[in-house]
Amino acid sequence: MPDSTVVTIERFFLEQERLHPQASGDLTQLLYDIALASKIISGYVRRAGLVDILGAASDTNVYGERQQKLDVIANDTMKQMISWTGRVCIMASEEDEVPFPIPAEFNPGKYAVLHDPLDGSSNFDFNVSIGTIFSIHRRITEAGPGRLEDCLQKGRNQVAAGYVMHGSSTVLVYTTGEGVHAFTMDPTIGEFRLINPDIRIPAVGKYYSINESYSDRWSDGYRRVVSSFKGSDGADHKKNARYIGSLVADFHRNLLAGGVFMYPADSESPQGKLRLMYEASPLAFIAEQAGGAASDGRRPVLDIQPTALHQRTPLLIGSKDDVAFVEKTIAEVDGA
Ligand code: P6P
Repeated sequence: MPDSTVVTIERFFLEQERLHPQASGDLTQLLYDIALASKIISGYVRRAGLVDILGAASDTNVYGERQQKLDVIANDTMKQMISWTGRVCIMASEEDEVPFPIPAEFNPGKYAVLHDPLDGSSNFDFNVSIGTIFSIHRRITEAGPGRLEDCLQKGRNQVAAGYVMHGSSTVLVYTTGEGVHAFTMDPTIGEFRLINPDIRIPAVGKYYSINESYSDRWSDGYRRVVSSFKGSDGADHKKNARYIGSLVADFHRNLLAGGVFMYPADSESPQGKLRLMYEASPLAFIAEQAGGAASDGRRPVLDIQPTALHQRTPLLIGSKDDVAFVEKTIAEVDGA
């Protein structure tokens, strides 16, 4: 008898595709291409301490951040595994200044893929969890190599989004707008296996996540929020502080346990630090699909019309009621 308890990601993708008889299968295959790229990246991450790929590469990325060697390897792997498949028309990476339109000889397809190939990689030399984040849009330009406008779409238009977290295990979480599903890499079979179908984030969470070393830069509203989470207004909003400094790890914990992650604009970063296209938008799609919320403090992240590929945004994401409490507090204290 087939073992129905072993639901690999391939089986799950195919089951999901069967729900849409009209589907061409291109999105399913693209998601599998990303899962395959993630396995290769996971192999490098798991060996990093053993071969010379720890530490910084020679270049810096568009933000002037020194690229870690693993960033470069992950970026190249994503491009090598996805760009030639005929399923994408353009790829944009947090690590590349300009997007990569797929050349005509690769038969450009109908999707645009934006990704942060290895977010949090500066933590990796210390064995902290890091992750790949991806966002998929349907192209809006006609056939041929994709164009910038295929990338600069509102998050609400995404057809899929997800992340792969390289931590104590390798976990892939994604949504195509029909719930959020999590898989863990089973090294004995070399496959991602379904562990958490239809994840729902608790409306009120256990944790709040923010880098408190920047508190001198915060608005009065965020100071009030954090003070409430520390118990200043009684037990109503008291939470535990958890901040890893690796977005995928902080997000994943709050997705499962409930909580709110905040990376606000502050006096030194008027647009915050995190990137709209590669971090905030894909995670916001996941958060909303799991019953949570994501905003820039005033409006849903998914409704922001991007104007530049590498633009940053303040980010408030996680449990729906917690996000609403933060938005309400900063509106009251800082003004709407
Ligand atoms: P800070 C990692 O560098 C990253 O881009 C995210 O993964 C993380 O959430 C954030 O920056 C941490 O930034 O300023 O708190 O070190």
